[in-house]
Amino acid sequence: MTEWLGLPALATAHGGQIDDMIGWVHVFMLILFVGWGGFFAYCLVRFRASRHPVANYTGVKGHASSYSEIGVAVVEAILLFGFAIPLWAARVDRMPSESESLVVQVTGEQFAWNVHYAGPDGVFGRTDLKLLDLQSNPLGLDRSDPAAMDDVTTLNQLYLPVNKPIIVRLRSKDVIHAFGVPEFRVKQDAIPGLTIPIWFVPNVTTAEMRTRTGNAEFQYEIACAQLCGMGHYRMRGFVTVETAEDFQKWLDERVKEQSAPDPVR
Ligand SMILES: [Cu+2]
Repeated sequence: MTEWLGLPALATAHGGQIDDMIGWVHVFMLILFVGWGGFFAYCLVRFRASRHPVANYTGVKGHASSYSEIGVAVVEAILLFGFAIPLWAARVDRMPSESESLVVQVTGEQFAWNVHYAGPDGVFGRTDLKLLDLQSNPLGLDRSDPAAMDDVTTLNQLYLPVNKPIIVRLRSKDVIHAFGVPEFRVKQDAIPGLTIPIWFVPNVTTAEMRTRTGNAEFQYEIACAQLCGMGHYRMRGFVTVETAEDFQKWLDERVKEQSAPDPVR
């Protein structure tokens, strides 16, 4: 219904509602634009100086303008209370339970996205500032913590299973960044000192999207949506949406690879 907006392809369960809302706002703004524009043009002609050399101090006596103002306010209230607030409430309040979701920690930094999975035990390992090393351990993960042994971290690579609720816990190490994936209709600021959860259900795999768009190289991208410094333009991550089996395979391989004893220590 909202193809006419030319939005990016849609790949989450809730995205249709966002698109509908954007569509309705556009329709209403178009009506307002035409209405006010027409009224302005009408006034230019109707009250031109050649016909009205002297100002009329009484002004309009009819109520048409008040009624149209009330009409505009009513439609705006419907958009706000009928669409925007319920949609916002559903996105923020009705978080799925962690047991039925995949929880991923995504930490922004100048200028990259650090992705952290809890691994098979479902518990995120301890992190410690003292262990932080920008090259080898950008999250300061303490591998000696039993909960951290099976944790998986990646740089700029977010792998997700299709049709499963995903909870992303957004954090930032330095300045305000924003996690935006246009196809998911998701955008949220990452703010230093806060952990902000967002959730969505991706419902189109990367492979499906490649067939659908006819672009064999298609990739979902995390675009940083806040100007966060000189390297902001290159702060992009990639999201790969896979079938549950493929995702599990990928995760198992990473667990094996990363939980191997660190040769350095
Ligand atoms: Cu950024």
